[in-house]
Amino acid sequence: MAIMFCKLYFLPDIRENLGTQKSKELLSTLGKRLNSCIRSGDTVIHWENDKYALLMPQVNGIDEIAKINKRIKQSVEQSFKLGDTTVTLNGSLGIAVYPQDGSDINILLANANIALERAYQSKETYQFYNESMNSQALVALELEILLQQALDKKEFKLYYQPQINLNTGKTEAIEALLRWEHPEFGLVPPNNFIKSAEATQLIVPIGEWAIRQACQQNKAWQQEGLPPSRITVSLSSVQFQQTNLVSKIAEILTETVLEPQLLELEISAVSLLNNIEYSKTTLQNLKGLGVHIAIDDFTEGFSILEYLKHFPLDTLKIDKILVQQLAQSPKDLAIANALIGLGKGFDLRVVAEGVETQEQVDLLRNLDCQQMQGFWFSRPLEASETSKLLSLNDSESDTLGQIADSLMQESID
Ligand code: G
Ligand code: MN
Repeated sequence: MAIMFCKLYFLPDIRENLGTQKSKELLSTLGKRLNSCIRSGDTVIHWENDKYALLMPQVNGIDEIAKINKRIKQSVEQSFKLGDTTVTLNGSLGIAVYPQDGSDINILLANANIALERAYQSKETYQFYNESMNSQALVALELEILLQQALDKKEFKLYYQPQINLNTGKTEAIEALLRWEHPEFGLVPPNNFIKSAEATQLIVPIGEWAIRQACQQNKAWQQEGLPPSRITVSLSSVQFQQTNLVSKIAEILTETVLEPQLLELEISAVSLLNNIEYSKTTLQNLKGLGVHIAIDDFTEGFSILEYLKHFPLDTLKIDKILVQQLAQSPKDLAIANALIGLGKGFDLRVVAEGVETQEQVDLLRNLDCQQMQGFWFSRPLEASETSKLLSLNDSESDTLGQIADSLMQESID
């Protein structure tokens, strides 16, 4: 049993001007919307004024509450058309769950109400009565809400890391890397939030934002007069499974007017293995747009070798875990050797990622791997610093040397 109180407020506060007729209309639409968010067996009650109570006799875990919570938020926040007036609402939710937050319905109602007031005061989307619930699940729910807010508040940011061609000494491509710049936590690396974003499907809008931003930035560099360079962006397997992926990419390319061949999508080897036929068709359709495809996080551990020849690829990225074992493990060196040979045999651009030491550079060079990416060359940089790097592509000087001299000190962690 759980009780959720939902308090709604107008944005901006125009309640007084709405009039009785339109207020009634609003309440009736709102009631319908809230009813469509709940499951059979749940009840919505118009409690008082701008407050609704949601009674959920059966809840199997916090995930279910999170889902309903999310549905309500999305549903309420869609604008309401009342004749010639459009109204937007926002909502705060307070939640109390039996038995930990109250042994009878009155206590639960009171506690849900307290939680609601707290949520409302702090303009939070929701608040549980107390935090004695499974703390991990709570963190997950918090994270989901924070991620949604991060999208809304534009807290995501791209950093850029060069892929250096050791033959020419120049930047061959730039990988766009997602970071979350949280006002309190600082720069959050993707490891800390991608899993949650994938589980909640939020990775789809976040990933789309990243691709659009990367394309826009790449176009902007060209417009600054910098030599055209390819930008690479990772696709999560959840994004790769979206059936409208190809049309989304086409839309972004049209919108940003970026030449398709200047975009490379990195898809991890594992996500290509989910459904071989689907992967093949999707990759072919993406190639049809003119974009490049990289197979990311490539190691020997996948049965993907069997399918590799059927996928239309341009680039093979040697996984950083393998790169980081090269110096200690002759067997991993042998594997890297084989993978680099395989890439070359398929006429792919082979890029070793996560290169951190001179020793790794030398070992990879000996294996005839000519393109590398990693902290040894440059940490991920801000867009403005990346401009400097790209400008070196036009000059006589060797990017490699310049990176060592200047950019490494300026770059971020
Ligand atoms: O596998 P994928 O391309 O998604 O990995 C990209 C991640 O690796 C980014 O978060 C990036 O910051 C990180 N990264 C980039 N260079 C290095 C490196 O030299 N060492 C390590 N450990 N991580 C790196
Ligand atoms: Mn990548």
